[in-house]
Amino acid sequence: MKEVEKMVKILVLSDTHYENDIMTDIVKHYEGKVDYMIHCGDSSLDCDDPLMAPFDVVVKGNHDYDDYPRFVVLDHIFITHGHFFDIYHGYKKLIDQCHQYDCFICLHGHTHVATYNIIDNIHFINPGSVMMNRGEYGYGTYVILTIDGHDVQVDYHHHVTHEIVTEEVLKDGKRMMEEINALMKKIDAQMAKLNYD
Ligand SMILES: [Mn+2]
Repeated sequence: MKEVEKMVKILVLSDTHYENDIMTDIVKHYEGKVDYMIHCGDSSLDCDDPLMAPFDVVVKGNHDYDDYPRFVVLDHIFITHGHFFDIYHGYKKLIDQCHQYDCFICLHGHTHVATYNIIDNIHFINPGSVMMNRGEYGYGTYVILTIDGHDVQVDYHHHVTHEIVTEEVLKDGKRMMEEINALMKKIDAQMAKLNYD
């Protein structure tokens, strides 16, 4: 079992999409209280924008036009937006990446759905969108991730009130991704048929 040597606390957020006031409020809330701040992409801001300065890691989203990296590996943690590895089609490509780079945690965004799944001993964490999540509850989320050895604690927080909402958003997120995955399968089957005909 891989582990991170000392206990680390990490702010993980994604898909802020110009909701800069909310993003800045979250950053201020955790200033000096976390070891790392990670943005999983789709800020739509440039690399040298002062609002991005507090983040230790930022990766490139499909709405980012500046020169962010496609992925970053930080101490057994694989960080990427998700679209480069077909996240809407499941975790297969990300599992391969995590094995290749010896990672047991994968942080990503892109779907605007809060999800936490453990597959092949790899923790896949999508913090949701700081702007707004898909689903029935009508707010955005971010994650506070605590890693101690191989113990992983994932807490989801409301994007404005900062209260913990883990149970509600993960239950809804699971349902949303099941719906989306079923839809993607149907589309793939139709596309295959079109290509064949
Ligand atoms: Mn995206």
